[in-house]
Amino acid sequence: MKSTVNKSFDKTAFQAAVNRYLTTKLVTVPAQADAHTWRLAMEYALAETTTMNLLATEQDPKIQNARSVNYLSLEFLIGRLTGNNLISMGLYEDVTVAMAEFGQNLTDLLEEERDPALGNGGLGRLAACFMDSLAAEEYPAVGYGLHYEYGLFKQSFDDGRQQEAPDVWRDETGYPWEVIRPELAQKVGFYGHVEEYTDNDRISQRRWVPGLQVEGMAWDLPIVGYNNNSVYPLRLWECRAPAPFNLDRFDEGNYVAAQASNIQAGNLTKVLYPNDNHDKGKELRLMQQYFHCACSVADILRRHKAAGHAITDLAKLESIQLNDTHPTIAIPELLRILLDEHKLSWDDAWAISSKTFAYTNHTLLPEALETWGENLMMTLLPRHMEIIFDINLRLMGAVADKWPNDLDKLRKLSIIQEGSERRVRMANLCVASTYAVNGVAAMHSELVKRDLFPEFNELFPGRLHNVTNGVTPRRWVKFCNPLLSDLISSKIGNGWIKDLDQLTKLEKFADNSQFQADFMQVKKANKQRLADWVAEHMDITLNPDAIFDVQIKRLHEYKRQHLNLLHILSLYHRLINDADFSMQPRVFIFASKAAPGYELAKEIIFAINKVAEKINNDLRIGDTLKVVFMPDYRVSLAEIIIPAADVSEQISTAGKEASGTGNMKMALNGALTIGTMDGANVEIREEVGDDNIFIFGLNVDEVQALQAQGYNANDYYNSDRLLRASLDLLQGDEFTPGQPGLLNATRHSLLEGGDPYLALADFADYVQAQARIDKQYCDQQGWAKMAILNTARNGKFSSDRSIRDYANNIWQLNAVSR
Ligand code: 7GP
Repeated sequence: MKSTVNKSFDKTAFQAAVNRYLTTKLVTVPAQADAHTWRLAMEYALAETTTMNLLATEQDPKIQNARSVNYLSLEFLIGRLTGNNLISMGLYEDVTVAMAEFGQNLTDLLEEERDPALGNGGLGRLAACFMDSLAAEEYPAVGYGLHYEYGLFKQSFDDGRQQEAPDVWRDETGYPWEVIRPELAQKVGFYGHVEEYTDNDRISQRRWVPGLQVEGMAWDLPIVGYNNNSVYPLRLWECRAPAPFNLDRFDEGNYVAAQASNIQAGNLTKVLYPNDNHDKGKELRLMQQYFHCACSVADILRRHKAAGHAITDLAKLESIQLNDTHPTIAIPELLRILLDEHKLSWDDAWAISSKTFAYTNHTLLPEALETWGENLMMTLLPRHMEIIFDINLRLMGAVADKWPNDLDKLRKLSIIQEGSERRVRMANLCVASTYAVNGVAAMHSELVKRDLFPEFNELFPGRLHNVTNGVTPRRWVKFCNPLLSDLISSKIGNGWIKDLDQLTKLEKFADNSQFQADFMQVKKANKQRLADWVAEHMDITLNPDAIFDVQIKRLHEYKRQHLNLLHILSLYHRLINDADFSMQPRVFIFASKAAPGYELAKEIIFAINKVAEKINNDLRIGDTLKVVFMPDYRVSLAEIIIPAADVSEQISTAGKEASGTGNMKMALNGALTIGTMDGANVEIREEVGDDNIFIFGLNVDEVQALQAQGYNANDYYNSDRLLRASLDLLQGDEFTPGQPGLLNATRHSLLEGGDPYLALADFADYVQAQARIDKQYCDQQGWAKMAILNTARNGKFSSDRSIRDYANNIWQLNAVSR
């Protein structure tokens, strides 16, 4: 099958297809179709091409015989697909014209699409950027995830408090871009027991007899390579319960109970767990993880076999990348299949699996490092637990060889954590059973070596790597910022979309006053676009000449949205009480979801909303200060906010943010970063130079030293008058008239709660850095130059580069062009 993508566009055929879908799929006629229906018909018509190319890529012998990577992730925060696919297919302009002839405006149609929010935050969005880059760079790849019925909850505010509602991302008629693949369905077992038996060669074997079986249905989303003919699948598994279904109970004749578990397993892929950087250890989540791994591993083996390859060649042809520890059970699952089904010896099975898997760590936060109760694992996955014990036995042997008689080492490195309840440490299992482990930014990877896994680093020299994160320039510049893209291309051509390092060619225009004016004009237009959104949806008027200061990311104490709030309170305090104080007008923009069970995070949202309400309506300060908390943060909202940012808030406690990727997106779109020496901020500073970024606060060694010596937040409160005044504003009823103390939770967490993320320690330096920003903005030309240099010098942070790093240093993967 020869692909037809982006060679020539047959407008008549395309329009005929749109008409055909309008009638045969959506059962309407052009005169009666609304924008929503036109959009669906257009997408179905476009998906004909992507499905054809998905199949052609899959069938291509060059691909089947090439080494490929399998990216396993519980989250793919892909965002809307249509606009991006049009860009990758090279059809944006053609389809604009074709739809205009139907009287439909493409931009409006694109706004009709709901975001598939199949992820929480950074980790899920990274997986989506990586899929885009794999296809753009033409590395043979399959993404494996879950087909959640409900994505991340929809957020709204009720009197400033977060409300959560289910997010239905698919239409009743389906999601046009995805195709169901019934021939790829898999069976997945749970529970049951392990039995020993003697095989035909009289060798004693073990096998798992599950007590419950469900079916995994495959859905493929097309990942369209930019400007090439490759379309790789993002394969999402949906859990279905074949009835009758709980085998154990059905055998006992307990028909009703069998139906009851039918409901439970039918629910397996209903919802995405809404936790970011936090492990809740829930049984259903472990079931999701195993379901994901079992389907994906079985599918990898199916492909491998179908292409005619021997099982012993698996590691030669397939690499399996684990996106954090969430898909770790894929390791014992592959071993189980090699041992119990292919009857390989342990050494042979291990030789394959330990050369197939690699693991990416995304966090150092202890509460995010997954562990599962041994009893739960034993009940749900008895054979896998045996295999984990076998891995651990050998690991403990290696530790004892390296450090004889060192109980502490054994205890620390063991996959099994001792204590009142024994637990399985998934990160230890990963490090022991993979050929490569990587952190996601240079500093993070150093801390992984130094603080998280120092002994493993000694035991397995060379296993620990760094691959700095990146973001796809297609979505995060070209698509979300068309004005800037056109301006860039007018100066340096459009090679940068596929080779972001070419942005350095902009450097020579940084001092050019015409280019500066054009660049700032683009920024202003983007700020106006954001202001229009805010006016329409929130009824707040914003001045596009103000500094747009943006903090958008999940809500977490370590990310310190409350430090940002304290700074806002300090400005408010000074505007009201200090006649000599003046500042550039500034709009503080927040967008963020809190995990529904994270009480303090929700209190911080409430506090920001209440403070915003008062400040935005305080006639004493007029337009000088505005605070906007945009509801329901999601990819499509980020696409409006990021191009409009002047200032990018990256203010986590040093050592806590593994990388950050919003920092990269905003810098590339010409925002200046105010940030700590944390995660990828460190590398952004290296790229743009100290003069083009605002760094403040304690570095990671200072943070650790302060905590070791005994940190006392009250010392800062008592000695810094501005800090005290700002914090005390949260105490009374200033922002909650007639209801004093309503905002106390945030203040309490910082004072009585001990301020675990050292917000107060960094406050004074943060305020000073903010003052430097205020001053710099007065010099518009100087600001423009800095902004241009941020766009010009951040090409390193393309996910194309990240993916090439993985391909060259970890996967040993070659591109295959079609
Ligand atoms: C995030 C990290 O917090 C962020 O710093 C990083 O940029 C991103 O991953 C991509 O590497 N981690 C998560 O989103 C997360 O849930 C828990 O981590 C495992």
